Amino acid sequence: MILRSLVATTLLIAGAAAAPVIASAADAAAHAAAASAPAVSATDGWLRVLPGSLPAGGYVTFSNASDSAVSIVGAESGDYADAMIHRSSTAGGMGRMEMVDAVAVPARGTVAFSPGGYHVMLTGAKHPVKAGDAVVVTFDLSDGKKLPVTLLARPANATGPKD
Ligand SMILES: [Cu+2]
Repeated sequence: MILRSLVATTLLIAGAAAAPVIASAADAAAHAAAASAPAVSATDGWLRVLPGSLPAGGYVTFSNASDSAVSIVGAESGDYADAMIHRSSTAGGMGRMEMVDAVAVPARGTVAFSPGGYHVMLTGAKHPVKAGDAVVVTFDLSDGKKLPVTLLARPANATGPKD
């Protein structure tokens, strides 16, 4: 009787000890995968080119495949002197935009930069950019990674990446 209960207790302890080992091995594998693959990816990048030296608004959808939120915290482009993260709004009935320090891409979620909302504002084109051109904007992420995104230049009347 005593022996049987000892065996049962030993099995319970062994079972309890084994579970965390398996979990931490899976954790380590997940972390290894997260370290090699970028958490955030981008699709549907495009740029609205306005006449003359007017700034161009860049739009893109970011997806976060990781279990933690990652923020877009900055941008730069070799084709423009400056790239800023902005948000447009119509507060008070007036179209306006403000600088944004960080845009969160939720864990396992997406965030869209789109006309009327978030955009990357590109100013000081270093050479003429016309519809059909491809412009690379590199976004800075809060996890320290950089995400280069190719934006397709589209005419002033475009409202999306393909229309
Ligand atoms: Cu702007």
